[in-house]
This record gives sequence, structure tokens and C-alpha cells, in this order.
Amino acid sequence: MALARSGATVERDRLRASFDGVWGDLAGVGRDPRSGGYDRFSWTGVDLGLREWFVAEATRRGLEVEVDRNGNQWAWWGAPADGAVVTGSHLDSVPGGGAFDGPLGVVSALLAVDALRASGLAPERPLAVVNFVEEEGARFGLACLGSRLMTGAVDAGHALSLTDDDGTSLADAMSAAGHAPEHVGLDEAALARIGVFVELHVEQGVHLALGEESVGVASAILPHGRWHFCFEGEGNHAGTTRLVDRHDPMLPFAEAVGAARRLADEAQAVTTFGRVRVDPNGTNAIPSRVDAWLDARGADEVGIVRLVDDLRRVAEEAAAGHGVRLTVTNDSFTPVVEFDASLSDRLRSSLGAASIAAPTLPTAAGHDAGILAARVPTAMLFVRNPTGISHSPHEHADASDCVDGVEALTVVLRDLLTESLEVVSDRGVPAEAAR
Ligand code: HGY
Ligand code: MN
Ligand code: MN
Repeated sequence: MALARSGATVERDRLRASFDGVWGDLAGVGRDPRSGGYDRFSWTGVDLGLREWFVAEATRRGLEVEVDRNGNQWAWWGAPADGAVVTGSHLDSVPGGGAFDGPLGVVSALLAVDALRASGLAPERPLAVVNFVEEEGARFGLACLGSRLMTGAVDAGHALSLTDDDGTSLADAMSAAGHAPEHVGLDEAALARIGVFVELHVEQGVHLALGEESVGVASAILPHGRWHFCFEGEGNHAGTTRLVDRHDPMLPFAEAVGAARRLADEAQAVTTFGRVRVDPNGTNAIPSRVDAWLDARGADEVGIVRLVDDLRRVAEEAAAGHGVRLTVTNDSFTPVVEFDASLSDRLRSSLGAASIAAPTLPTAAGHDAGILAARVPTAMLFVRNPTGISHSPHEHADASDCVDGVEALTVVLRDLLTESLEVVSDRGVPAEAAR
């Protein structure tokens, strides 16, 4: 005779099947079948497919979908109102990215809504699932574009004039995708609607993998920034131009790459030149110009700024030695983010009450939650990544850990939807949010 299965096991199996189903629907969107990596860039056809998927999933659940002035999508359970509980993440990717960075937070949010509803929960306030536009900055260069615009952390005119590699501006890309760019910018009404924001994300490191638990709570995001190094030299023939006559921008760039690594070692920081554009990019042509983007991160803001200043000096000296002009521009800088301590404590205690042990960990990866943290109480949950690999087709999380993540998010949201939000903030919860 078959043993009776417990209600909890049946529930978990159901959740696992829902996860597999929703995850499977997304799996092919924007995937390069050769590398297995994802190219999901904002306002492209692939992105519009993802946005349609979001609307379809929300509609299937009877959630009302709104698009804010900056193009971020919101799916509402309950009438939209100030002081809501908000969860979600982003659906875009880096070039050749993994499946989990971003989508895991959106999918988990939708499944948590299902679980809360199935349990018969009567929320005291509305909940919204959000999909933020271009978190990775892969198309227009500015990470957390949707949340930065919403919070006024970037000037709207500047953002709209950013261009992609084909020279298309954000304004034109938005218009072509059917979103009016005129109203882009600081959106106090959208911010007032966020009583708290909780983002679930795959871990981009091995903190959890080295321990026993599948889910963790974020403590902080380390400072990080991006700088554009533009080396302008003189294009010429690769065969006929004597070495002494060359102004080859590739040479000072190469020195800058080596120096960035050396200076990072010294400063206990990390630096990466991960994106390079070479003009005209011909094997038999000396480049006329090299554009390269530096990503620099570390525990100490002043240390990062000093490191980049030192690097700029090395690169300038190298450029001068080759008769090359160098300009360095800071594209973005995000200071350290300490997540709202009382909200994170509250997450840990609701998880503890549900017998879910969740260690606390910092991260060197940026998130929309880090941008929102300047304005609203914000927290993050991380799901174990067995190898720590991210921003790569090899990024992975086991389905059973993903289900743990949905369960943890459900526990946290249940508490935030039914108990007072009053205690959560040292940054001020909108009055409407407090009961
Ligand atoms: O670049 C980052 O840290 C990211 O994962 N958005
Ligand atoms: Mn990422
Ligand atoms: Mn992400």
C-alpha cells in the first residue's frame, strides 16, 4: 500500500511543477542556441516578448498591469495604492548572460502570489510584482536604468540621449517600442506606492554554496562604478606604416588593462575591462579609436576613486607616449548600500519563525533594490548558486533551491502583507503604509 504523502510534500511538488512550467516558458526567449547564453536587451523585440510574457502571466492571475512613466511594468494584486508591498526584479540580461539573474526574482514573485492566494490570505495592503527596465545597462550602458530614472538618480534628458552600439538613442528605442519618452524621469507617485521592496535574486558568488542553507538575506551592496576610456589615435595601414610613425590607441589601452589589474590587487578591489569597441576593427588596419569600459568595485568608496585616478594617470602617460588622446568619463557610481536593518531583521525573524535558516551576506553585484534603498525600505533574498558563476551561460541554481526561494519569499511577503509596516523603516515609510 502506498504511504500517504503529507500536505506539505504535495504542496511542494505542486510548487515545483509550477516553477518548472513557468521557467520552461521563459527558457527559449532570447537564448543563443550555440552558447546557451541570453541576449535580452531593453526595448528590443526580445524584450518586448518578455514584457508580453509578463503581461500574460499577470493577466492569467487576474493581476492588473500598469506601465510607469519610465517603462517599468507593475502587476497589482489589489487596487494600486500608496504603501504597497513590492517584489520583483528584472528580465533583461548582460550579453551572453545566464537564465537566473533577474528572471528568478520575477518568476518567484509571481509564484509567491499564487501561494499566498492559495492559502486564502486576505492582504491588508496591495502587492505589486515589478519588472524593472534595463537593470544590466547592456544596451544603453547605464545599469539600473529603470530604477535610476524612477528615483531621479539620473537626469532624464541625459538618459534619453544615451545611445546603443548602433547609435539609436534611448528616446528613439522607447518610441519605437511604443513607450512615450516625454514623461521619463523622477516619479514620486510610483515611489510613494512602494511601502517596502523585497527583491529575490540568484546569488552571484559562493557564500551560500559554502554553507548549508539555500536562501540568504542581503546585508549590503559594495560600492561600484563604470568609467568610459576613449583612446583616439590615427587609423592607418597595418603593413605600410612604420612603427615610429604610428599613433595606435590599442597600445595605451593594453597598458591600461594591465595597470587596472595591478592597481586592483594593490587596493584589494576588482577591476574589469569587459567591453571594448575598436574602430574600424580590421585586421589590417591600425585602429583610429578604442573605446573601453572599466567596471571597478571594492569595499571602500574612497579606495575605488583613488584607484581610478591612478589608472587614469597611467593611461594618460601611456597615451601621451603614443601620441594618442585619452578622455575618461564616469558613467555611473553607486556608493555602498546598507539595506534597511530593521526590514532585514524582520525578514530573518519571519523566516526563522517558519524554520527557514537564512544567513546574512553582502554582495558586490548591483541591483535595483540598491537604487531604491535611497528612497524606500528595501531588502533582498539570495538563492544559492552552486558554482557562484553569473553573467555567463553557466549561471545556475538548482530547481529545488529555487522552490526554497519561492517559499522563503512567500513567508516574508505574508508577514509584510498582514502585519504593520510601521517598524520596518529608518528611512520613513509613507504614512498610508503604517497601520
Ligand atoms: O553588474 C551588476 O552588478 C549586476 O549584476 N547588475
Ligand atoms: Mn546581473
Ligand atoms: Mn540582476
